[in-house]
Amino acid sequence: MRTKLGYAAGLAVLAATTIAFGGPSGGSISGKVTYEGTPARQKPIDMSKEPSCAKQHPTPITTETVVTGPGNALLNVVVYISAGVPDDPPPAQPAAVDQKGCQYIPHVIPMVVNQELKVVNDDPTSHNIHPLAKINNEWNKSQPPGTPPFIEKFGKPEFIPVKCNIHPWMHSSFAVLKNSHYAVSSGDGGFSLPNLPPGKYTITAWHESYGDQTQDVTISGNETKTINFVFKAKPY
Ligand SMILES: [Cu+2]
Repeated sequence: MRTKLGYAAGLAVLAATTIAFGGPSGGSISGKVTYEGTPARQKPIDMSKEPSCAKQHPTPITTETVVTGPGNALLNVVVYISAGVPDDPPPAQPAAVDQKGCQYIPHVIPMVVNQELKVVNDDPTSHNIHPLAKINNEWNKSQPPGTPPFIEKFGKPEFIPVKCNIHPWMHSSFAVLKNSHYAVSSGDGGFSLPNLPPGKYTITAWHESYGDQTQDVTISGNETKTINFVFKAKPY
């Protein structure tokens, strides 16, 4: 009986320790990313040189350098904690980019340093993915149709423009980050960074055309802080 009690008490201590030091914490930072001014109009893409892709888009798609939503929402902005949290080990689950309809999906691909990136070709044509890295090693890889996905990794934090050496309209960005506290602004420009213990953080918002902005935020207890980012649209 004493043994059982002791075991139970030990478990209770273990549980308390987990909650205090290791478990998810309740603080969070959320908000919206918007733009002011008039963003450059996105141009329709002519895919007639690649009929297998063109026919996947009954309505021609446009460039995605600046993607906006209702209420001046600015999409595809990577919002991440740039100071105040320790670096994370690479998550077990790979990040992924799909080449489909001669587009990169998603357009912006965040990942953690040394996390596996799975590169998929879902098109009946070859792609040659070419991340124009400056801090990491630059490489380019041809991926014929029907070949299996391949895995790559980036060992240093960097925002990397990505292009296809075969289809000049294909562009994307890899965001290689030091930790898993990131979000990409979606349909209404919203983002959320959950599971933050109390502390002082620097939040950076990065957009491929409009650059980056930072804000400092202090979280105490389990509070949710709201911060917003407003980017000035570059004129035409
Ligand atoms: Cu391509």
